[in-house]
Amino acid sequence: MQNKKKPIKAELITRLEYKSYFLRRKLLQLTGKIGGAHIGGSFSMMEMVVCLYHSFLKVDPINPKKADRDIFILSKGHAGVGYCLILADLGFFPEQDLDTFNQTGSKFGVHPDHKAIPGVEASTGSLGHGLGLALGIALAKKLDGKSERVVALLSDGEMCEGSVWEALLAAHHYKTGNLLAIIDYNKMSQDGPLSEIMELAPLKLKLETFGWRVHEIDGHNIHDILHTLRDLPDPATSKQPTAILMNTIKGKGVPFMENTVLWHYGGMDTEVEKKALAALDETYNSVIERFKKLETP
Ligand SMILES: Cc1ncc(C[n+]2csc(CCOP(=O)(O)OP(=O)(O)O)c2C)c(N)n1
Repeated sequence: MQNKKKPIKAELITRLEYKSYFLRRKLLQLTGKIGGAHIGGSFSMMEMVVCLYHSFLKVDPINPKKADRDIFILSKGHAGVGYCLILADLGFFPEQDLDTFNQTGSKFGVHPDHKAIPGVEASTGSLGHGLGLALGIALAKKLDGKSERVVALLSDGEMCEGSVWEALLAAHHYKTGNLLAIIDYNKMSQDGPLSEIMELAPLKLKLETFGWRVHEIDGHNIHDILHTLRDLPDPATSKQPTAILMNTIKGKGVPFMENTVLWHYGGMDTEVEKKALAALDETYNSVIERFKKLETP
């Protein structure tokens, strides 16, 4: 639920930090089971998607098609495994369904399928299309006099697609104030650093020059994410699209997976899984301690 201008409690921050840790853990365990997954880009967006679903978007896991809901589109569809774990945790579908992830006959392919998975609003995976799709939905909502928000989460490698810049242009032209683009700026694509493949910097300036309001934040800082989301302009009245440029780390949380293309997509044997889980626990040790204190009567 949207929580405009209300103070954000330290307890909520701790709970969402813990949730982000806990879901990373689940993803490592699931990767061990299914043979391989897009870990790097799932970990870089984790805090943001957790905050969106737990504290911002008007969505209902019991009634995913509810009228007047906010719309979220995971444009970086290859991170569908992390996204689906978040949806399962919220109750959109049973978590054990994910044991078939990317297996023949499963409704969970590498890329999310909106016809098969409750809560998924668009089938994505071919990069460069989610923002244009979100823009179309946002324009339709405006024409219909609706007040919901439409959110697209893009990866930075995806920003090399020309179609993204067409959508950025058009969103400004059509004054689509109900559109929010979030860019997972981990500076790393599938094959290497963007500084070598296609430099995006100065990205904030480029987005502003295209007419967007831009907030640049630390995408792993729950406090900053929640405050930025809380203070966004009202989608019903705003005439300017907004972007959140979040600086993130690919593979965040497991030091040997961070900032390396090796873990863009990867599989693990039991030994590596154990090592990764231990490293993750160490990274989030203080979060785990704070969470335990909250849970102690
Ligand atoms: C149109 C298109 N071209 C190529 C690919 C193959 N592909 C999958 S992920 C990826 C890039 C991954 O880097 P980035 O977009 O920055 O994602 P993140 O680091 O957030 O995982 C590419 C090129 C694709 N999915 N779609």
